Amino acid sequence: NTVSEILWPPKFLEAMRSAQHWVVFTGAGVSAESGIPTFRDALTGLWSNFDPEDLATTEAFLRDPDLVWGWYEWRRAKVLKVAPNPAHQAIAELARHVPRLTLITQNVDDLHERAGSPSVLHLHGSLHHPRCMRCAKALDPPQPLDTSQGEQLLAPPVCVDCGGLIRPGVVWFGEMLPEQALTQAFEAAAQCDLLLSVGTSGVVYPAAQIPQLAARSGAWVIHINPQNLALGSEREFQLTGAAGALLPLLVQ
Ligand code: BJW
Repeated sequence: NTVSEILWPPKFLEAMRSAQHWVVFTGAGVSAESGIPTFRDALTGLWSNFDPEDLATTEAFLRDPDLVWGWYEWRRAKVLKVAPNPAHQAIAELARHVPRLTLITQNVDDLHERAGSPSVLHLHGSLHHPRCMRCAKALDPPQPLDTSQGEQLLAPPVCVDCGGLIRPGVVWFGEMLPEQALTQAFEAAAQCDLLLSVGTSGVVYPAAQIPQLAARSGAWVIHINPQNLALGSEREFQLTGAAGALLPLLVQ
């Protein structure tokens, strides 16, 4: 339609019309318009306000389990209070319009699922799936914190089976990514015709290899981001703007 033709350059529209297998690869920017902070945006990013060495490593958790557990519970409570935004909704809708779509996210929230995306590859785990540090038994997340009470320190629960500490189900620095999700993500990137990379700074590996692999394998790669990114190849393009404004135009 006319709006799409104006905003989406013809070469993108042609690539999109003929693509059989789409990959949508998302980062924190896709949830920013829901009110979830990104990691590296100046001022508002989590890593602009907290030191990842204190919070996002196994060593940090072992040093101060209450601090780390409490920080992740604070973030989980925030996620539970917000709703998917038009970008999450457009991605779920897109899957109903194209022949095949693989959704890969680095995000630890559940906003893609709540927007109706049926199958999401979570490369960096989930705030909603804590597990035992010792025996890996999964635990239903506890009742969410009441963040209106201000800062609350709380200790991680203890595993009913083995007495180990329960840890957040996210992937910290220095940890391996979930093998099956990573394998499926690499396979999809190598096979797809078009990859939309939405709201990621592309600095964290191995996830950052996914758009690079798609471009090297002959797919078109379209980055959607309000900040200008350094693009690696001739098959990569950027549409500059917010995901919640641009993605809905795809499914109008
Ligand atoms: C919008 C928007 C809007 C805003 N619309 N867009 C040196 C060189 C290379 C690699 C390494 C190295 N030293 C260490 C490593 C390895 C390390 C790594 O890559 N580090 C780099 C930072 C240098 N990687 C790992 O450790 C990984 N594991 C691993 O490699 O295992 C093998 C190994 C084992 C032992 C030793 C060495 C290797 C694990 C990485 C786990 C990452 N975990 C985190 C935290 C998860 C838990 C939590 O949530 O707390 O994952 S870090 C954080 O970054 C989080 C994210 O998923 C990830 C990516 O961030 P993302 O999504 O891109 O967010 P931002 O904030 O960076 O960007 C947001 C973007 O949105 C911006 O561009 C905005 O402009 C944009 N935006 N509003 C659209 N409205």
